[in-house]
Amino acid sequence: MGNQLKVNVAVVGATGAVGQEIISLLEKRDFPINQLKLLASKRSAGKTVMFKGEPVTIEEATPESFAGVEYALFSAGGTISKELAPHAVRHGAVVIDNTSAYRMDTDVPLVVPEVNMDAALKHNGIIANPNCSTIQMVAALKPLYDRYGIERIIVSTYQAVSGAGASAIEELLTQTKDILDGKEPQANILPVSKLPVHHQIAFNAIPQIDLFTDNGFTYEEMKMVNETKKIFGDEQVQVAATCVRIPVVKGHSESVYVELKNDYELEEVKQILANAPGVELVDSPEEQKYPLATDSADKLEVFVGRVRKDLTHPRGLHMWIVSDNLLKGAAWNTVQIAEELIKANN
Ligand code: NAP
Ligand code: 3JN
Repeated sequence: MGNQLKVNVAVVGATGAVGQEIISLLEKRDFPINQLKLLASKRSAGKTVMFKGEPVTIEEATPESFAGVEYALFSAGGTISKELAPHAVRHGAVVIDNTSAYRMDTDVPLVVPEVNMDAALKHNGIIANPNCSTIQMVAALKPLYDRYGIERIIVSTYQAVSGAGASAIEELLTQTKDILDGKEPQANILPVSKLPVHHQIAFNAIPQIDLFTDNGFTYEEMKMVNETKKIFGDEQVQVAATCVRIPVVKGHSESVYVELKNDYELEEVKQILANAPGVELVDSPEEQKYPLATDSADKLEVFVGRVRKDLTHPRGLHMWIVSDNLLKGAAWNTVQIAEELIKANN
């Protein structure tokens, strides 16, 4: 993004797993920045982060941090977004929020640029970034939704620990080392919960992400249900999700089963996916090629493979969808929205 009007940008949660990826993308993509403000908690104030070869000092995020800021990119948790995003808007900034704080608000667009960038252009100051598991699923399914219609989606996720923040990455690495060293592993972080109960993630799979709701599904699972309906603008699309944490550092994988509304030809489905924006089809079973979390790490695309017809339902379709959860699932989707807004305003 060169040769454009330069803007003042604030990153809230600049020291976190998502915030660090946002900063790195702003640098790599030559985002047109005039002034960059890096905000975090009081604990981090005074530390420095290198940006384009220069040290930038982290400041404590406060209501007055946003004076002169035009784009405020939030990833410091929902409580901070609720507290500070209205102040950023008051100061005239456009907020792009990575948390669930505003996602379901009717006057806040919930945006994946490949799917519904038009909604972002009608914002009232705040634009919400969906949950990572939703983003990669809807990015891949939208072109199929447009061509055939979708009746029902059943998804099981295999989510990387980086989705639960820097401390969860540390926990997986420490537990793995301790087990290999013959020591008793300590579990203090996962699953993220209000109960003082945690499980070993190394060499394991934990079928709980976020807290449980009253219906037996977790909040992460219900985010996939409700956010998909909002992004597609379709209350009728049926979604059921099971979200599972696995011992992978980067890259969420998803087994997705969809029932389309209209008949389809498998080859046409693959062609549509191969041509879809932001999507890469990796589907050569004869060569054992399919999307892998390790291959998706540090990439911006959503990878789709194992595309196959269901054997029991005439309009049923299976696929495997993988993406870097901290990039397309969070930081890249945020920066991409900001880039598109800047393009639209030029
Ligand atoms: P993380 O690694 O734990 O980082 C948390 C960040 O929030 C740090 O920069 C931290 O600053 C900052 N923070 C904490 N308390 C603060 C306060 N009182 N004032 C200002 N900043 C404060 O977490 P993460 O993985 O980056 O995730 C952060 C948030 O992003 C999550 O809570 C979630 O809402 C959202 N997220 C969204 C997705 C998605 O699916 N789109 C994925 C992951 C995360 P200090 O270092 O100073 O404590
Ligand atoms: O666990 C994951 O893989 C994704 C986690 C996302 C997350 C973590 C803490 C709080 C969210 C989110 O984006 O939905 C939130 C939240 O803001 O509710």
